[in-house]
Amino acid sequence: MDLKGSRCVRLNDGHLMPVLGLGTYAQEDVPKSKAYEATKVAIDVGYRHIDAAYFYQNEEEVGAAIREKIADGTVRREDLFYTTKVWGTFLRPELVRQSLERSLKKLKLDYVDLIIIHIPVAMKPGEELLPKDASGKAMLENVDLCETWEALEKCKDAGLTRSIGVSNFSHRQLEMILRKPRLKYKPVCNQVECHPYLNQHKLLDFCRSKDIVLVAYAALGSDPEKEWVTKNYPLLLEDPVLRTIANRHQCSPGQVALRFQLQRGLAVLAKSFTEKHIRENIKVFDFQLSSEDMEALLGLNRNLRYFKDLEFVQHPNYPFFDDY
Ligand code: NAP
Ligand code: WDT
Repeated sequence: MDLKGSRCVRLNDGHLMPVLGLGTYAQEDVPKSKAYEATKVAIDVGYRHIDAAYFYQNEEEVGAAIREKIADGTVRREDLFYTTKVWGTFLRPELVRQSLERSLKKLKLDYVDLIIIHIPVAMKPGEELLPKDASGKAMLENVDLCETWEALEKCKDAGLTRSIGVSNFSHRQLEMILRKPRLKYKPVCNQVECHPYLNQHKLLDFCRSKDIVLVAYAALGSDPEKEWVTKNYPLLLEDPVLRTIANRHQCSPGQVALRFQLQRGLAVLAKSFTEKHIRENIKVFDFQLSSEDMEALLGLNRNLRYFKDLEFVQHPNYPFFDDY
């Protein structure tokens, strides 16, 4: 992979991941063409890491944008880092490869850089992404995540993906994979919600000790319009401490929130479909937060989780009951 020029972290399998990624998920009522336009703008202004998923139903659009930017000579495939995810309805080991092949077909690419288990909560397989029974109750099922992991290892060996990882895993669930007999590849990352109000310091310490990169989502505090996002929570980007630090550095609260994660050694995602924000969010490599700024930001931690799902709490693998 040639990702020279974009700032990267070395993953535990030897591949490079650009530390800033474009998030591409928006709620259902946002046209998918927005993901297409945003991905093109992002590549034009220098983003080299794109985060999408089968579940987001945007892989045709994101793939088209990527292929267009390759065709017009802006980037080469090997300059880009593309992440997809295996949704909960594909966690049975015999469905994992099929999920990745479906993503590749939509993308019209022949490999992805990374595929991660989207969430450890398995659901009844089928075309329905959130299967419900007649009474409207979510149809969850139990799978052995170690078997799911073995299926992902085979996808890597088959060359369909460069790297494999997880998302929304607790340290206990990660430990279970790491202790699996005959483990062939460790997860390269755990993508989790992470921002000053939920700074994940315990999970970060754990991941660091295992050479697993923590990838932060909702790093800007997400968007209360999204259906999984808890309403009436304080808005991160309106936090007075973030505002004060931003003023001192003549930057925006969003840039402070992103820079905070980079200085802690995380990779960080920022979703934006607004050109002004897309441009602003990549300008996080030319200023530095002081140790006092970092301390003040770490002081904002308050165990505030924006992403919750009431249905998933019924599942034995629901990850957010664990302390970390
Ligand atoms: P986010 O990146 O924290 O925040 C996005 C929101 O902030 C949008 O409303 C965006 O609006 C706004 N915004 C972006 N830049 C801004 C700026 N400079 N100033 C002011 N507002 C700004 O939220 P997220 O989308 O929830 O998370 C990021 C990505 O992580 C997702 O898109 C997805 O790829 C991934 N993710 C993964 C999981 C998982 O389970 N693995 C869960 C959640 C998210 P505009 O679009 O108008 O800029
Ligand atoms: C907590 C609750 C974690 C939204 C729900 C994960 C929801 C995954 C996004 C996502 C979930 C989910 N997103 O990008 O906005 O798996 O339902 O990636 S979720």
